[in-house]
Amino acid sequence: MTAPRSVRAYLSIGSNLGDRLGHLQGAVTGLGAVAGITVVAVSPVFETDPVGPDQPDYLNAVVEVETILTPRALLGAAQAQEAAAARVRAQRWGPRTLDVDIVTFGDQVVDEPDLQVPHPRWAERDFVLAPLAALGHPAVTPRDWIGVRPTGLTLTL
Ligand code: A4P
Ligand code: MG
Repeated sequence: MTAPRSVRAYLSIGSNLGDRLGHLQGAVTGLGAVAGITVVAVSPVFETDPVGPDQPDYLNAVVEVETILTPRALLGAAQAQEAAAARVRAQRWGPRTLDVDIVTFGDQVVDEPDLQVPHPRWAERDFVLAPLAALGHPAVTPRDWIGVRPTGLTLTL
């Protein structure tokens, strides 16, 4: 048997309820504790205007991982972090303790009812693009971001 090939993936994390920074740190720590996921880097934390219904500002960041999991297993790991933050799904695009989305997974494309990779809206969302650019994501060209402010806050691997 050959060893499973590892893939570089980027996950967007966001929080706008409760201990926002604590929820983001919990996601980074929790993802890193999953067998088959190695957290390689984490972007600085940005404060961002909410996209969608009127709600509090978010803290957003991006986590870069190396993983031998499938995209679906990585989604399971992402959703486990949301559950650990006691996320309640009340409203689409509504406020949440923690959102963890797969942005890109190597160059793989997944188009299934409950999993689309790359994330269908990532390229139009400055709250995803700014942290990706800070990490040097190859598909993102830095520019002036709208509604995205550096905080000086950092997350630890
Ligand atoms: N799903 C499909 N593809 C993916 C993927 N690549 N990664 C499915 C993660 N999940 C994926 O997600 C609904 C379903 O999407 C999941 O069950 C999964 O099977 P959800 O997290 O319950 O709902 P959502 O996040 O409200 O929906 P959506 O469409 O993913 O929202 P977005 O586009 O992520 O927007 N404003 C700021 N400033 N910062 C934010 O972080 N986030 C959102 C959510 C809205 N406004 C925001 C922010
Ligand atoms: Mg989501």
